[in-house]
Amino acid sequence: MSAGHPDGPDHVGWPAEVAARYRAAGHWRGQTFGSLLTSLAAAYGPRTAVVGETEDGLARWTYADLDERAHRLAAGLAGRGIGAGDRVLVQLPNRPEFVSVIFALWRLGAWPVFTLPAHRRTELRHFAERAEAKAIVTVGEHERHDHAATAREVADDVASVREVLVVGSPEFAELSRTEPREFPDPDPEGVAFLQLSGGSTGLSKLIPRTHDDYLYSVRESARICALRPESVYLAALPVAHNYPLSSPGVLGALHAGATTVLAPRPDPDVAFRLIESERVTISAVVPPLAAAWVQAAGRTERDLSSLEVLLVGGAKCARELAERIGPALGCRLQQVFGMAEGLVCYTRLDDPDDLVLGTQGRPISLDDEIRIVDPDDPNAASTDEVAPGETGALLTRGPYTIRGYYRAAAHNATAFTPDGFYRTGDLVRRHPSGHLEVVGRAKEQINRAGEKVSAEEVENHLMAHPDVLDAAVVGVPDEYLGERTCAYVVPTDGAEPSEAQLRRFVRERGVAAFKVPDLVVVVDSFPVTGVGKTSKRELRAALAAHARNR
Ligand code: AMP
Ligand code: DBH
Repeated sequence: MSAGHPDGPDHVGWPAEVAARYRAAGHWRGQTFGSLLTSLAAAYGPRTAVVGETEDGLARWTYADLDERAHRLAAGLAGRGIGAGDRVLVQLPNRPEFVSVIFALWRLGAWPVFTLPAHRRTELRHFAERAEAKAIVTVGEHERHDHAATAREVADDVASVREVLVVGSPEFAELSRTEPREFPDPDPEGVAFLQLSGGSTGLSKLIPRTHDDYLYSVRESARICALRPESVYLAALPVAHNYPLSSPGVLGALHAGATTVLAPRPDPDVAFRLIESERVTISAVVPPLAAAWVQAAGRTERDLSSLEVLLVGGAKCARELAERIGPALGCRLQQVFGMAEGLVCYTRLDDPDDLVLGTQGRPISLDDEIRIVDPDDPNAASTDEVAPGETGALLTRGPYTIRGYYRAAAHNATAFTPDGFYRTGDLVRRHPSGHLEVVGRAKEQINRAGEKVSAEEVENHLMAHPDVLDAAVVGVPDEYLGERTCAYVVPTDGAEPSEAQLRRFVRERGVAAFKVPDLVVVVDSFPVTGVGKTSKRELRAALAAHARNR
Protein backbone atom coordinates (compact mmCIF):
# COMPACT_ATOMS: atom_id res chain seq x y z
CA MET A 1 0.00 0.00 0.00
CA SER A 2 1.44 3.36 -0.98
CA ALA A 3 1.51 6.02 1.70
CA GLY A 4 2.87 8.71 -0.53
CA HIS A 5 -0.28 10.34 -1.90
CA PRO A 6 -0.11 14.15 -1.77
CA ASP A 7 -3.39 14.31 0.18
CA GLY A 8 -2.01 12.03 2.87
CA PRO A 9 -1.78 8.34 3.66
CA ASP A 10 -4.29 5.76 2.48
CA HIS A 11 -4.62 4.19 5.87
CA VAL A 12 -3.75 5.72 9.21
CA GLY A 13 -3.59 2.52 11.22
CA TRP A 14 -3.72 1.90 14.95
CA PRO A 15 -0.42 2.18 16.85
CA ALA A 16 1.32 -1.21 16.99
CA GLU A 17 0.87 -1.67 20.74
CA VAL A 18 -2.86 -0.85 20.49
CA ALA A 19 -3.28 -3.31 17.62
CA ALA A 20 -1.50 -5.97 19.67
CA ARG A 21 -3.94 -5.33 22.52
CA TYR A 22 -6.99 -5.72 20.22
CA ARG A 23 -5.56 -8.99 18.89
CA ALA A 24 -4.78 -10.29 22.36
CA ALA A 25 -8.32 -9.43 23.51
CA GLY A 26 -9.68 -11.58 20.67
CA HIS A 27 -11.35 -8.63 18.93
CA TRP A 28 -9.21 -8.94 15.84
CA ARG A 29 -9.01 -12.55 14.73
CA GLY A 30 -7.04 -12.43 11.51
CA GLN A 31 -9.95 -13.42 9.30
CA THR A 32 -10.85 -11.79 5.98
CA PHE A 33 -14.33 -11.43 4.47
CA GLY A 34 -13.37 -13.80 1.66
CA SER A 35 -12.36 -16.57 4.05
CA LEU A 36 -15.47 -15.85 6.16
CA LEU A 37 -17.67 -16.69 3.16
CA THR A 38 -15.75 -19.93 2.62
CA SER A 39 -16.39 -21.01 6.19
CA LEU A 40 -20.04 -19.91 6.06
CA ALA A 41 -20.56 -22.02 2.95
CA ALA A 42 -19.03 -25.01 4.75
CA ALA A 43 -21.22 -24.49 7.82
CA TYR A 44 -24.54 -23.47 6.22
CA GLY A 45 -24.21 -24.60 2.55
CA PRO A 46 -27.83 -25.53 1.77
CA ARG A 47 -29.46 -22.81 3.89
CA THR A 48 -30.82 -19.69 2.23
CA ALA A 49 -28.40 -16.77 2.40
CA VAL A 50 -29.96 -14.10 0.21
CA VAL A 51 -33.40 -13.47 -1.26
CA GLY A 52 -33.97 -10.62 -3.68
CA GLU A 53 -35.24 -9.46 -7.04
CA THR A 54 -33.29 -9.88 -10.26
CA GLU A 55 -34.29 -9.64 -13.95
CA ASP A 56 -35.44 -13.26 -13.71
CA GLY A 57 -37.78 -12.74 -10.75
CA LEU A 58 -37.21 -13.43 -7.08
CA ALA A 59 -33.84 -15.15 -6.57
CA ARG A 60 -33.05 -17.36 -3.59
CA TRP A 61 -29.40 -18.12 -3.15
CA THR A 62 -28.10 -20.63 -0.66
CA TYR A 63 -24.78 -20.10 1.09
CA ALA A 64 -23.26 -22.60 -1.35
CA ASP A 65 -24.70 -20.62 -4.31
CA LEU A 66 -23.36 -17.34 -2.98
CA ASP A 67 -19.94 -18.88 -2.39
CA GLU A 68 -19.81 -20.25 -5.93
CA ARG A 69 -21.03 -17.02 -7.49
CA ALA A 70 -18.44 -15.00 -5.60
CA HIS A 71 -15.72 -17.44 -6.69
CA ARG A 72 -16.67 -17.29 -10.36
CA LEU A 73 -17.13 -13.55 -10.37
CA ALA A 74 -13.76 -13.04 -8.68
CA ALA A 75 -12.13 -15.01 -11.48
CA GLY A 76 -14.12 -13.03 -14.05
CA LEU A 77 -13.08 -9.69 -12.53
CA ALA A 78 -9.46 -10.82 -12.36
CA GLY A 79 -9.72 -11.47 -16.10
CA ARG A 80 -10.63 -7.79 -16.48
CA GLY A 81 -7.47 -6.78 -14.70
CA ILE A 82 -8.92 -6.16 -11.25
CA GLY A 83 -6.66 -7.33 -8.46
CA ALA A 84 -5.44 -6.83 -4.92
CA GLY A 85 -5.55 -3.24 -3.68
CA ASP A 86 -7.57 -1.94 -6.66
CA ARG A 87 -10.47 0.34 -5.78
CA VAL A 88 -13.83 -0.37 -7.42
CA LEU A 89 -16.87 1.90 -7.12
CA VAL A 90 -19.91 -0.24 -6.35
CA GLN A 91 -23.24 1.46 -7.02
CA LEU A 92 -25.96 -1.16 -6.73
CA PRO A 93 -29.50 -1.12 -5.42
CA ASN A 94 -30.86 -3.84 -3.13
CA ARG A 95 -30.41 -6.87 -5.29
CA PRO A 96 -28.60 -10.15 -4.64
CA GLU A 97 -25.67 -9.31 -6.90
CA PHE A 98 -24.63 -6.60 -4.44
CA VAL A 99 -23.57 -9.41 -2.12
CA SER A 100 -21.80 -11.57 -4.71
CA VAL A 101 -19.97 -8.53 -6.12
CA ILE A 102 -18.57 -7.35 -2.81
CA PHE A 103 -17.45 -10.83 -1.78
CA ALA A 104 -15.87 -11.36 -5.20
CA LEU A 105 -13.91 -8.12 -4.75
CA TRP A 106 -12.93 -9.14 -1.23
CA ARG A 107 -11.64 -12.49 -2.49
CA LEU A 108 -9.42 -10.60 -4.91
CA GLY A 109 -8.26 -8.26 -2.18
CA ALA A 110 -9.80 -5.39 -4.18
CA TRP A 111 -11.57 -2.63 -2.25
CA PRO A 112 -15.25 -1.89 -2.87
CA VAL A 113 -16.07 1.82 -2.54
CA PHE A 114 -19.64 1.84 -1.28
CA THR A 115 -21.56 4.53 -3.11
CA LEU A 116 -25.33 4.91 -2.74
CA PRO A 117 -27.86 4.52 -5.56
CA ALA A 118 -28.83 8.17 -4.92
CA HIS A 119 -25.37 9.46 -5.84
CA ARG A 120 -25.00 11.18 -9.17
CA ARG A 121 -22.25 12.20 -11.57
CA THR A 122 -20.54 14.86 -9.45
CA GLU A 123 -20.33 12.68 -6.34
CA LEU A 124 -19.25 9.57 -8.25
CA ARG A 125 -16.56 11.54 -10.02
CA HIS A 126 -15.26 12.81 -6.70
CA PHE A 127 -15.14 9.29 -5.20
CA ALA A 128 -13.53 7.85 -8.32
CA GLU A 129 -10.87 10.56 -8.36
CA ARG A 130 -10.10 10.46 -4.67
CA ALA A 131 -9.91 6.65 -4.64
CA GLU A 132 -8.26 6.44 -8.10
CA ALA A 133 -10.83 3.78 -8.84
CA LYS A 134 -10.07 1.29 -11.57
CA ALA A 135 -13.64 0.21 -12.29
CA ILE A 136 -17.28 0.94 -11.56
CA VAL A 137 -19.85 -1.79 -10.99
CA THR A 138 -23.39 -0.53 -11.43
CA VAL A 139 -26.79 -1.36 -12.95
CA GLY A 140 -28.60 -0.10 -16.04
CA GLU A 141 -31.87 1.75 -15.53
CA HIS A 142 -33.04 1.90 -11.92
CA GLU A 143 -35.76 4.14 -10.47
CA ARG A 144 -35.85 6.14 -13.72
CA HIS A 145 -32.13 6.86 -13.74
CA ASP A 146 -29.66 5.41 -16.24
CA HIS A 147 -26.83 4.45 -13.87
CA ALA A 148 -24.76 2.82 -16.60
CA ALA A 149 -24.76 6.05 -18.64
CA THR A 150 -23.68 8.09 -15.59
CA ALA A 151 -20.92 5.59 -14.81
CA ARG A 152 -19.64 5.86 -18.40
CA GLU A 153 -19.54 9.66 -18.12
CA VAL A 154 -17.49 9.30 -14.95
CA ALA A 155 -15.21 6.80 -16.70
CA ASP A 156 -14.68 9.34 -19.52
CA ASP A 157 -13.73 12.02 -16.98
CA VAL A 158 -11.53 10.04 -14.61
CA ALA A 159 -8.45 8.53 -16.19
CA SER A 160 -8.01 5.72 -13.66
CA VAL A 161 -11.43 4.20 -14.43
CA ARG A 162 -10.96 1.55 -17.13
CA GLU A 163 -14.05 -0.61 -16.79
CA VAL A 164 -17.77 -0.07 -16.29
CA LEU A 165 -19.51 -3.34 -15.47
CA VAL A 166 -23.29 -3.42 -15.58
CA VAL A 167 -25.07 -5.97 -13.40
CA GLY A 168 -27.91 -7.51 -15.38
CA SER A 169 -26.12 -7.17 -18.73
CA PRO A 170 -25.18 -10.22 -20.83
CA GLU A 171 -21.53 -9.20 -20.35
CA PHE A 172 -21.88 -9.39 -16.58
CA ALA A 173 -23.66 -12.75 -16.82
CA GLU A 174 -20.72 -14.02 -18.83
CA LEU A 175 -18.22 -12.77 -16.22
CA SER A 176 -20.25 -14.54 -13.53
CA ARG A 177 -19.78 -17.86 -15.31
CA THR A 178 -15.97 -17.75 -15.38
CA GLU A 179 -14.17 -20.89 -14.23
CA PRO A 180 -13.50 -20.33 -10.52
CA ARG A 181 -10.01 -20.13 -9.09
CA GLU A 182 -8.37 -19.23 -5.79
CA PHE A 183 -6.57 -15.99 -4.99
CA PRO A 184 -4.15 -15.29 -2.16
CA ASP A 185 -6.02 -14.15 0.95
CA PRO A 186 -5.34 -10.45 1.65
CA ASP A 187 -3.89 -9.14 4.91
CA PRO A 188 -6.71 -9.12 7.51
CA GLU A 189 -5.22 -6.00 9.09
CA GLY A 190 -5.23 -4.25 5.73
CA VAL A 191 -8.00 -2.14 4.23
CA ALA A 192 -11.03 -4.16 3.05
CA PHE A 193 -13.15 -1.36 1.56
CA LEU A 194 -13.89 2.37 1.60
CA GLN A 195 -17.13 3.50 3.21
CA LEU A 196 -18.45 7.07 2.84
CA SER A 197 -18.86 9.68 5.53
CA GLY A 198 -21.95 11.86 5.55
CA GLY A 199 -19.64 14.83 5.20
CA SER A 200 -19.70 17.90 7.37
CA THR A 201 -17.03 20.02 5.74
CA GLY A 202 -17.69 19.88 2.04
CA LEU A 203 -17.58 16.60 0.15
CA SER A 204 -17.90 13.15 1.70
CA LYS A 205 -14.67 11.65 2.95
CA LEU A 206 -13.63 8.08 2.28
CA ILE A 207 -13.42 5.80 5.31
CA PRO A 208 -10.90 2.95 5.19
CA ARG A 209 -12.11 -0.07 7.16
CA THR A 210 -10.05 -3.22 7.66
CA HIS A 211 -11.19 -6.86 7.60
CA ASP A 212 -10.21 -7.28 11.24
CA ASP A 213 -11.92 -4.18 12.60
CA TYR A 214 -15.14 -4.44 10.60
CA LEU A 215 -15.56 -8.16 11.22
CA TYR A 216 -15.31 -7.49 14.93
CA SER A 217 -18.18 -4.98 14.79
CA VAL A 218 -20.23 -7.27 12.56
CA ARG A 219 -19.70 -10.34 14.78
CA GLU A 220 -20.62 -8.44 17.94
CA SER A 221 -23.58 -6.74 16.25
CA ALA A 222 -24.98 -10.13 15.24
CA ARG A 223 -24.63 -11.31 18.84
CA ILE A 224 -26.15 -8.16 20.40
CA CYS A 225 -29.13 -8.38 18.02
CA ALA A 226 -29.50 -12.11 18.82
CA LEU A 227 -29.18 -13.24 15.21
CA ARG A 228 -29.21 -17.02 14.73
CA PRO A 229 -29.46 -19.27 11.66
CA GLU A 230 -33.27 -19.17 11.88
CA SER A 231 -33.36 -15.36 11.75
CA VAL A 232 -34.60 -13.56 8.67
CA TYR A 233 -33.25 -10.00 8.24
CA LEU A 234 -35.13 -7.61 5.99
CA ALA A 235 -32.78 -5.06 4.41
CA ALA A 236 -35.18 -2.19 3.77
CA LEU A 237 -32.66 0.68 3.52
CA PRO A 238 -30.05 0.89 0.70
CA VAL A 239 -27.62 -1.90 1.63
CA ALA A 240 -24.41 -0.08 0.75
CA HIS A 241 -25.02 2.23 3.69
CA ASN A 242 -23.05 1.29 6.79
CA TYR A 243 -26.17 0.79 8.91
CA PRO A 244 -28.02 -1.87 6.84
CA LEU A 245 -24.66 -3.31 5.80
CA SER A 246 -23.29 -3.95 9.26
CA SER A 247 -25.52 -2.94 12.17
CA PRO A 248 -26.20 -5.87 12.19
CA GLY A 249 -27.23 -5.69 8.56
CA VAL A 250 -26.62 -8.04 5.69
CA LEU A 251 -23.15 -8.92 6.94
CA GLY A 252 -24.36 -9.62 10.49
CA ALA A 253 -27.09 -11.86 9.11
CA LEU A 254 -24.60 -13.74 6.95
CA HIS A 255 -22.21 -14.06 9.86
CA ALA A 256 -24.97 -15.76 11.86
CA GLY A 257 -25.96 -18.13 9.03
CA ALA A 258 -29.30 -16.33 8.77
CA THR A 259 -31.31 -15.28 5.70
CA THR A 260 -31.24 -11.75 4.28
CA VAL A 261 -34.22 -10.52 2.30
CA LEU A 262 -33.46 -7.48 0.14
CA ALA A 263 -36.39 -5.10 -0.18
CA PRO A 264 -36.27 -3.13 -3.44
CA ARG A 265 -37.98 -0.24 -1.62
CA PRO A 266 -38.54 0.51 2.07
CA ASP A 267 -42.17 1.64 2.04
CA PRO A 268 -44.69 -0.30 4.12
CA ASP A 269 -46.41 -1.93 1.13
CA VAL A 270 -43.25 -3.62 -0.06
CA ALA A 271 -41.77 -4.26 3.38
CA PHE A 272 -44.96 -5.72 4.88
CA ARG A 273 -45.48 -8.00 1.89
CA LEU A 274 -41.96 -9.38 2.38
CA ILE A 275 -42.30 -9.63 6.17
CA GLU A 276 -45.38 -11.78 5.65
CA SER A 277 -44.12 -13.95 2.79
CA GLU A 278 -40.59 -14.50 4.10
CA ARG A 279 -41.47 -14.62 7.81
CA VAL A 280 -39.01 -11.79 8.57
CA THR A 281 -37.85 -11.69 12.21
CA ILE A 282 -35.74 -8.51 12.26
CA SER A 283 -35.37 -5.31 10.26
CA ALA A 284 -33.80 -1.87 10.51
CA VAL A 285 -35.21 1.54 9.63
CA VAL A 286 -34.66 5.27 10.14
CA PRO A 287 -37.15 7.19 12.31
CA PRO A 288 -39.37 8.59 9.51
CA LEU A 289 -39.71 5.12 8.08
CA ALA A 290 -40.51 3.72 11.52
CA ALA A 291 -43.30 6.31 11.72
CA ALA A 292 -44.63 5.27 8.31
CA TRP A 293 -44.55 1.58 9.31
CA VAL A 294 -46.32 2.35 12.61
CA GLN A 295 -49.07 4.19 10.75
CA ALA A 296 -49.47 1.56 8.08
CA ALA A 297 -49.54 -1.25 10.65
CA GLY A 298 -52.89 0.04 11.88
CA ARG A 299 -54.60 -0.70 8.58
CA THR A 300 -52.60 -3.56 7.04
CA GLU A 301 -54.02 -6.98 6.35
CA ARG A 302 -50.51 -8.43 6.28
CA ASP A 303 -49.40 -10.85 8.97
CA LEU A 304 -46.46 -9.19 10.75
CA SER A 305 -46.39 -11.66 13.64
CA SER A 306 -42.96 -13.07 12.71
CA LEU A 307 -41.28 -9.71 13.41
CA GLU A 308 -39.36 -9.86 16.70
CA VAL A 309 -37.05 -6.84 16.58
CA LEU A 310 -37.07 -3.51 14.76
CA LEU A 311 -33.88 -1.46 14.87
CA VAL A 312 -34.29 2.29 14.63
CA GLY A 313 -31.32 4.58 14.07
CA GLY A 314 -29.46 6.88 11.70
CA ALA A 315 -31.17 9.89 13.26
CA LYS A 316 -32.69 10.62 16.67
CA CYS A 317 -35.83 8.61 17.39
CA ALA A 318 -38.21 10.78 19.43
CA ARG A 319 -39.45 9.13 22.59
CA GLU A 320 -43.09 9.46 21.46
CA LEU A 321 -42.29 7.48 18.33
CA ALA A 322 -40.21 4.97 20.27
CA GLU A 323 -43.17 4.27 22.54
CA ARG A 324 -45.48 3.47 19.63
CA ILE A 325 -43.24 1.01 17.81
CA GLY A 326 -43.60 -2.06 20.01
CA PRO A 327 -47.38 -1.88 20.40
CA ALA A 328 -48.04 -1.07 16.74
CA LEU A 329 -45.73 -3.64 15.17
CA GLY A 330 -45.80 -6.31 17.84
CA CYS A 331 -42.01 -6.38 18.18
CA ARG A 332 -39.19 -5.19 20.40
CA LEU A 333 -37.57 -1.84 19.61
CA GLN A 334 -33.79 -1.72 19.50
CA GLN A 335 -32.22 1.73 19.11
CA VAL A 336 -28.93 2.04 17.28
CA PHE A 337 -26.61 5.04 17.07
CA GLY A 338 -23.72 4.46 14.75
CA MET A 339 -21.39 5.98 12.21
CA ALA A 340 -19.49 4.66 9.22
CA GLU A 341 -16.30 5.85 10.91
CA GLY A 342 -16.76 3.15 13.54
CA LEU A 343 -18.51 3.40 16.90
CA VAL A 344 -21.90 1.70 17.07
CA CYS A 345 -24.16 1.77 20.15
CA TYR A 346 -27.22 -0.43 20.69
CA THR A 347 -29.85 -0.67 23.35
CA ARG A 348 -29.73 -4.27 24.49
CA LEU A 349 -32.69 -6.61 24.03
CA ASP A 350 -32.91 -7.14 27.80
CA ASP A 351 -32.49 -3.47 28.76
CA PRO A 352 -35.24 -1.90 30.88
CA ASP A 353 -37.85 -0.04 28.83
CA ASP A 354 -36.74 3.33 30.05
CA LEU A 355 -33.31 2.91 28.45
CA VAL A 356 -34.72 1.36 25.27
CA LEU A 357 -37.15 4.24 24.79
CA GLY A 358 -35.03 7.09 26.06
CA THR A 359 -31.46 6.43 24.93
CA GLN A 360 -29.62 5.50 21.74
CA GLY A 361 -27.79 2.61 23.38
CA ARG A 362 -24.35 1.80 24.69
CA PRO A 363 -21.22 0.91 22.71
CA ILE A 364 -20.62 -2.55 21.28
CA SER A 365 -17.30 -3.02 23.05
CA LEU A 366 -15.87 -2.44 26.49
CA ASP A 367 -12.82 -1.24 24.58
CA ASP A 368 -14.80 1.56 22.92
CA GLU A 369 -13.41 4.60 24.70
CA ILE A 370 -15.93 7.40 25.17
CA ARG A 371 -15.05 10.98 26.11
CA ILE A 372 -17.70 13.66 26.45
CA VAL A 373 -15.93 17.00 26.26
CA ASP A 374 -16.48 20.75 26.28
CA PRO A 375 -19.07 21.34 23.53
CA ASP A 376 -18.06 24.97 22.96
CA ASP A 377 -14.50 24.19 21.99
CA PRO A 378 -14.20 22.51 18.59
CA ASN A 379 -10.61 21.63 19.46
CA ALA A 380 -11.34 20.25 22.93
CA ALA A 381 -8.85 17.64 24.06
CA SER A 382 -9.91 14.17 25.18
CA THR A 383 -9.12 15.29 28.73
CA ASP A 384 -11.53 18.26 28.67
CA GLU A 385 -14.38 16.15 29.99
CA VAL A 386 -17.67 17.59 31.22
CA ALA A 387 -19.11 16.52 34.58
CA PRO A 388 -20.84 13.10 34.62
CA GLY A 389 -24.36 13.33 33.15
CA GLU A 390 -23.69 16.68 31.46
CA THR A 391 -24.09 17.21 27.73
CA GLY A 392 -20.93 17.51 25.69
CA ALA A 393 -19.28 16.65 22.39
CA LEU A 394 -18.67 12.95 21.83
CA LEU A 395 -15.14 11.76 21.11
CA THR A 396 -14.40 8.08 20.61
CA ARG A 397 -11.57 5.69 19.92
CA GLY A 398 -11.57 1.91 19.84
CA PRO A 399 -11.09 -1.41 18.05
CA TYR A 400 -13.30 -0.59 15.07
CA THR A 401 -13.13 3.23 14.90
CA ILE A 402 -10.82 4.68 12.26
CA ARG A 403 -7.80 6.81 13.13
CA GLY A 404 -8.00 8.80 9.92
CA TYR A 405 -9.89 9.25 6.65
CA TYR A 406 -8.38 8.04 3.39
CA ARG A 407 -6.04 10.56 1.77
CA ALA A 408 -7.27 13.47 3.86
CA ALA A 409 -4.34 14.57 6.02
CA ALA A 410 -5.51 18.20 6.33
CA HIS A 411 -9.02 17.22 7.42
CA ASN A 412 -7.70 14.51 9.74
CA ALA A 413 -5.75 17.12 11.66
CA THR A 414 -9.03 18.54 13.02
CA ALA A 415 -11.37 15.52 12.77
CA PHE A 416 -9.20 13.54 15.21
CA THR A 417 -7.51 14.53 18.45
CA PRO A 418 -3.73 14.17 18.64
CA ASP A 419 -4.28 11.04 20.76
CA GLY A 420 -6.43 9.43 18.09
CA PHE A 421 -10.01 10.10 19.19
CA TYR A 422 -12.56 10.69 16.41
CA ARG A 423 -14.57 13.89 16.88
CA THR A 424 -18.07 12.62 16.05
CA GLY A 425 -19.68 16.08 16.04
CA ASP A 426 -22.56 14.67 18.11
CA LEU A 427 -23.72 16.19 21.38
CA VAL A 428 -24.52 13.46 23.87
CA ARG A 429 -25.20 12.83 27.52
CA ARG A 430 -24.18 9.65 29.30
CA HIS A 431 -26.57 7.83 31.64
CA PRO A 432 -25.11 6.03 34.68
CA SER A 433 -25.62 2.70 32.83
CA GLY A 434 -23.23 3.89 30.11
CA HIS A 435 -26.06 4.43 27.63
CA LEU A 436 -25.74 7.52 25.45
CA GLU A 437 -28.54 9.90 24.68
CA VAL A 438 -27.99 11.96 21.55
CA VAL A 439 -29.20 15.47 22.31
CA GLY A 440 -27.95 17.43 19.35
CA ARG A 441 -25.16 18.07 16.95
CA ALA A 442 -22.18 20.36 16.78
CA LYS A 443 -21.19 19.54 13.20
CA GLU A 444 -22.42 21.57 10.24
CA GLN A 445 -24.52 18.79 8.84
CA ILE A 446 -28.23 18.29 8.27
CA ASN A 447 -29.64 14.89 9.14
CA ARG A 448 -32.43 14.47 6.62
CA ALA A 449 -34.20 11.24 7.51
CA GLY A 450 -30.86 9.60 8.26
CA GLU A 451 -29.25 10.90 5.06
CA LYS A 452 -26.49 13.29 5.99
CA VAL A 453 -26.12 16.55 4.09
CA SER A 454 -23.07 18.75 4.47
CA ALA A 455 -24.12 22.42 4.68
CA GLU A 456 -20.87 23.50 3.08
CA GLU A 457 -21.20 21.12 0.14
CA VAL A 458 -24.65 22.45 -0.78
CA GLU A 459 -23.52 26.07 -0.25
CA ASN A 460 -20.69 25.49 -2.71
CA HIS A 461 -23.11 24.16 -5.32
CA LEU A 462 -25.38 27.18 -4.86
CA MET A 463 -22.50 29.63 -5.04
CA ALA A 464 -21.50 28.19 -8.41
CA HIS A 465 -24.65 29.85 -9.81
CA PRO A 466 -23.80 33.18 -11.46
CA ASP A 467 -26.75 34.91 -9.72
CA VAL A 468 -25.69 33.83 -6.23
CA LEU A 469 -23.39 35.99 -4.16
CA ASP A 470 -23.53 34.01 -0.95
CA ALA A 471 -25.42 31.08 0.49
CA ALA A 472 -25.91 29.51 3.89
CA VAL A 473 -27.62 26.16 4.36
CA VAL A 474 -29.27 25.14 7.61
CA GLY A 475 -31.52 22.36 8.87
CA VAL A 476 -35.08 23.16 9.91
CA PRO A 477 -37.20 20.80 11.98
CA ASP A 478 -39.56 18.71 9.90
CA GLU A 479 -42.24 16.51 11.31
CA TYR A 480 -41.65 13.71 8.85
CA LEU A 481 -37.96 13.93 7.91
CA GLY A 482 -36.66 15.08 11.28
CA GLU A 483 -34.91 17.90 9.48
CA ARG A 484 -35.02 19.37 6.00
CA THR A 485 -32.58 21.64 4.29
CA CYS A 486 -33.22 25.35 4.01
CA ALA A 487 -30.89 27.45 1.86
CA TYR A 488 -30.63 31.18 2.37
CA VAL A 489 -29.32 32.87 -0.72
CA VAL A 490 -28.08 36.44 -1.31
CA PRO A 491 -28.23 37.25 -5.05
CA THR A 492 -25.62 39.19 -6.97
CA ASP A 493 -26.52 42.82 -7.79
CA GLY A 494 -29.73 43.04 -9.77
CA ALA A 495 -30.19 39.28 -10.14
CA GLU A 496 -33.50 37.65 -9.18
CA PRO A 497 -33.00 33.88 -9.18
CA SER A 498 -36.14 31.91 -8.38
CA GLU A 499 -36.38 29.07 -5.91
CA ALA A 500 -37.21 26.61 -8.69
CA GLN A 501 -34.23 27.73 -10.77
CA LEU A 502 -31.81 27.29 -7.93
CA ARG A 503 -33.13 23.88 -6.95
CA ARG A 504 -32.91 22.73 -10.57
CA PHE A 505 -29.41 24.17 -10.82
CA VAL A 506 -28.21 22.12 -7.85
CA ARG A 507 -29.87 18.97 -9.17
CA GLU A 508 -28.33 19.46 -12.61
CA ARG A 509 -24.88 19.68 -11.07
CA GLY A 510 -25.22 15.92 -10.73
CA VAL A 511 -25.78 15.43 -7.01
CA ALA A 512 -28.02 13.12 -5.02
CA ALA A 513 -31.61 14.32 -4.82
CA PHE A 514 -31.48 14.34 -1.01
CA LYS A 515 -28.94 17.20 -1.18
CA VAL A 516 -31.16 19.51 -3.25
CA PRO A 517 -32.42 22.17 -0.80
CA ASP A 518 -36.01 21.56 0.26
CA LEU A 519 -36.50 25.27 0.70
CA VAL A 520 -34.70 28.24 -0.83
CA VAL A 521 -35.15 31.68 0.68
CA VAL A 522 -33.76 34.56 -1.38
CA VAL A 523 -32.87 37.52 0.84
CA ASP A 524 -31.26 40.92 0.23
CA SER A 525 -28.67 40.26 2.84
CA PHE A 526 -28.43 37.79 5.63
CA PRO A 527 -31.27 38.62 8.02
CA VAL A 528 -29.16 38.98 11.08
CA THR A 529 -27.21 41.75 12.65
CA GLY A 530 -23.98 41.47 14.52
CA VAL A 531 -22.90 38.40 12.62
CA GLY A 532 -20.20 39.21 10.17
CA LYS A 533 -19.56 36.89 7.28
CA THR A 534 -16.31 35.83 8.83
CA SER A 535 -17.89 32.95 10.72
CA LYS A 536 -20.18 30.80 8.62
CA ARG A 537 -20.78 28.78 11.72
CA GLU A 538 -22.32 31.72 13.61
CA LEU A 539 -24.22 32.80 10.55
CA ARG A 540 -25.73 29.33 10.20
CA ALA A 541 -26.71 29.28 13.86
CA ALA A 542 -28.48 32.62 13.53
CA LEU A 543 -30.23 31.56 10.33
CA ALA A 544 -31.30 28.27 11.85
CA ALA A 545 -32.98 30.22 14.65
CA HIS A 546 -34.57 32.51 12.06
CA ALA A 547 -35.82 29.53 10.02
CA ARG A 548 -37.40 27.90 13.06
CA ASN A 549 -39.32 31.07 13.84
CA ARG A 550 -40.56 31.72 10.35
P1 AMP B 1 -22.02 9.04 9.18
O1 AMP B 1 -20.82 9.60 9.90
O2 AMP B 1 -22.34 9.67 7.88
O3 AMP B 1 -21.97 7.56 9.08
O4 AMP B 1 -23.30 9.41 10.07
C1 AMP B 1 -23.30 9.09 11.41
C2 AMP B 1 -24.06 10.13 12.16
O5 AMP B 1 -25.47 9.87 12.10
C3 AMP B 1 -23.77 10.15 13.63
O6 AMP B 1 -22.57 10.82 13.93
C4 AMP B 1 -24.99 10.90 14.14
O7 AMP B 1 -24.89 12.28 13.90
C5 AMP B 1 -26.10 10.36 13.25
N1 AMP B 1 -26.83 9.24 13.91
C6 AMP B 1 -26.74 7.93 13.65
N2 AMP B 1 -27.58 7.22 14.43
C7 AMP B 1 -28.22 8.11 15.23
C8 AMP B 1 -29.19 8.00 16.27
N3 AMP B 1 -29.70 6.83 16.64
N4 AMP B 1 -29.59 9.14 16.89
C9 AMP B 1 -29.09 10.34 16.53
N5 AMP B 1 -28.17 10.51 15.55
C10 AMP B 1 -27.74 9.41 14.90
O1 DBH C 1 -26.20 6.86 10.51
C1 DBH C 1 -25.29 6.02 10.42
O2 DBH C 1 -24.27 6.20 9.75
C2 DBH C 1 -25.44 4.72 11.18
C3 DBH C 1 -26.57 4.50 11.96
C4 DBH C 1 -26.71 3.30 12.65
C5 DBH C 1 -24.46 3.75 11.09
O3 DBH C 1 -23.35 3.95 10.33
C6 DBH C 1 -24.60 2.54 11.78
C7 DBH C 1 -25.73 2.33 12.57
O4 DBH C 1 -23.61 1.61 11.69
